Amino acid sequence: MIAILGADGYVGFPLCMHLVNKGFDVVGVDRFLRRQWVAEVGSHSAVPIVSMKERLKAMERHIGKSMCFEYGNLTDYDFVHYVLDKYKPDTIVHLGEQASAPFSMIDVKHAVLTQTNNLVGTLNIIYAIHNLIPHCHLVKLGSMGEYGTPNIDIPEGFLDIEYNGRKDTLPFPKHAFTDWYHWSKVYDSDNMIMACEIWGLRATDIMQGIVYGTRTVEMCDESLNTRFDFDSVFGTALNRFCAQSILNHNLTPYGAGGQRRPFIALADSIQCFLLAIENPAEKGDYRVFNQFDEVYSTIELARQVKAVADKLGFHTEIEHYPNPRVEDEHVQYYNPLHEKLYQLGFHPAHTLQQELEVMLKDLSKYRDRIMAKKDKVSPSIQWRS
Ligand code: USQ
Repeated sequence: MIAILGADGYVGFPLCMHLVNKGFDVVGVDRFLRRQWVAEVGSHSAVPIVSMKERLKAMERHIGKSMCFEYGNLTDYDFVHYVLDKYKPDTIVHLGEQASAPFSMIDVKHAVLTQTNNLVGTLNIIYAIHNLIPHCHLVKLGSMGEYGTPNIDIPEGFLDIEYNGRKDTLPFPKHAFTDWYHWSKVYDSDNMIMACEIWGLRATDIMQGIVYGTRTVEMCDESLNTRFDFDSVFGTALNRFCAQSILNHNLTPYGAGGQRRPFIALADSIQCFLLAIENPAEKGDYRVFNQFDEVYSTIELARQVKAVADKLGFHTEIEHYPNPRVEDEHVQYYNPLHEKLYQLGFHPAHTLQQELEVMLKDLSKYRDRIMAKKDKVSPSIQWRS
């Protein structure tokens, strides 16, 4: 049995479908906070998504099997204990966190919400595994943003160093991106390291890059689609550039556009999760996978989107927008390493170039929904305020 925490999310729902399709028994857990938070900032998913009840029925119809589902709050230990005791999963994939950097920067309330939600949820899961199912493998979604953009290569989690004539292998020093959200992932990672040491937790910390795409093979019906956020709070730069193209709106790389980020297609991300699940960490092992395929700067991203948009007949220009964030806009060196997933058999099947055309065509069907939230495209949250 596999438990997917955050089963209603952009990656969570397609991952559930894929695992069910592969024959696994799955229990999904969610409290629909992402839907609420996007509504709170006045937006909605460009791709319409149906309720979980309808999603489960559609899975049954199209895949021939569905999953169990539990609604509840991961920051409530009694709930986490109840779910793990009831299903006793061999693997837990924890995707159930607040994942937006801008949302975490709105004000103190949202900073505290982000860090409380993320840290307390993960701690509850670690404790419930220890108390109930110590053999269980925890696959936890971290972020490549935990590392920031240091001026040296970024290994997968650990660094061999020599200092004052002595050598050691230590967790890579994290200098995360400048927002409360990315730092919450750093603190989660530290807590997992400790639980592996003292309790023999087996854990895989997934440093994932930015995930893109509108499709996986299981999405054969509109009810099985996953969400696509494009507003300035929950939309990633790439999603926003795509939505902006549909509106013939200028593309908005913030500042100089030299911010560099790693990327992975949705279907490839799911392939990686499957590899992590099928090849669990050893007891007491805290291992890290850098889960991404390609690296682009935001200006390169904007140029790629514009090229595909032009080809499809949309009219966009690139406009360097005043940066609402406080961040390095001129990253000179960015070289994260990523070998472990490839060693396990990861074969990326999608490139950004190919997927962009699919994404723009898919999104053009929902132009009216994007148009309805046009006022949510310009950034509203300033890091300095
Ligand atoms: N940016 C623009 N223009 C926009 C929006 C953003 O230039 O219209 C810039 C930002 O200033 C930033 C870069 O694009 O420098 C990336 O921002 P983003 O919103 O696309 O992504 P980010 O904040 O890095 O966070 C996203 C997900 C997060 C995940 C992370 C993976 O929201 O959940 O953890 O990507 S990574 O970036 O590898 O840390």
